[in-house]
Amino acid sequence: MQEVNEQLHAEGYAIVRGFFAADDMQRIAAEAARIYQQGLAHHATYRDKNLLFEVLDDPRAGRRVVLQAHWTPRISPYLERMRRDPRYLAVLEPLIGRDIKQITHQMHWKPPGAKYTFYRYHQDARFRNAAATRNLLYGTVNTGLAIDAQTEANGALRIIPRSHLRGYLGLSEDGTIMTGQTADDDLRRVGLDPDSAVTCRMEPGDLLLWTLYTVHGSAPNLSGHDRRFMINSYVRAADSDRGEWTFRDGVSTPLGPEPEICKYEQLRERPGPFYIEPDWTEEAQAMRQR
Ligand SMILES: O=C(O)CCC(=O)C(=O)O
Ligand SMILES: [Fe+2]
Repeated sequence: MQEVNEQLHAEGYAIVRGFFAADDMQRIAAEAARIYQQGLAHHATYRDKNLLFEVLDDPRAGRRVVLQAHWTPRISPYLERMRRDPRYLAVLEPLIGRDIKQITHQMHWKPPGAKYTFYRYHQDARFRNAAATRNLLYGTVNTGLAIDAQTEANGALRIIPRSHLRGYLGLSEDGTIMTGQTADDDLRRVGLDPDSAVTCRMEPGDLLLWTLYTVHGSAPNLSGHDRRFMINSYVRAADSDRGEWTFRDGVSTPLGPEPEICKYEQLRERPGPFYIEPDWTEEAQAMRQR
């Protein structure tokens, strides 16, 4: 863990190989498949408190796809236990201590043949409530669990090493994170070298760590297989006014009956359930301009 710790601070990312075992991963993959089917039942993006299914009629695939699901522990007792598995504490404790809250729980899919399966380069600090978060650089650790093997072809995460030391760079703020594709130019504009990007190849069960300032993105899935990735973002409890308890003095802590405000700030005023018609796609934007 010492090595992981040092690499995260020096390079802005680190990979823990074999974080979860093959049998854990089979079970997580089965939950992901069940949750995907549940998402497909919705005609558009669906929110119920922190639980969210991002659903889209993908113009290229010509079918309904699920791109993300947030806070699935609310509908999966198994994932609820896994989000606070002691193996997470072992990785996190040297970095952010024994009192830890969770800000995001996101399952991502890149359905084969779909158009919107890439993420422009960005820093996750962009998606944090800055007033409610302290110690942005080292108070938070983002983790990404490979459910499927992550390869160049299926759009593994790409990281710019040492970019976390550059402060906030304002990447991809001119549009949404899944439209436009000028990855190399985006980087050059802020003085980063596109050739320095590292593709984080991973096997199922490997865990990637990165900071809120680490520049990262991912290419579209051009393979015939899905690329499923589970992102959990953890914060030192003292550094955040948001989040769900995960470990209290090192003790794994289940979700309470009522969700806490994490990233969905309107949780109390507009808990849902409701639908959100996707207005961010190029197709939706073209319709609006007609
Ligand atoms: O799933 C991916 O490739 C990247 C997702 C990401 O960076 C994000 O949601 O902030
Ligand atoms: Fe991100």
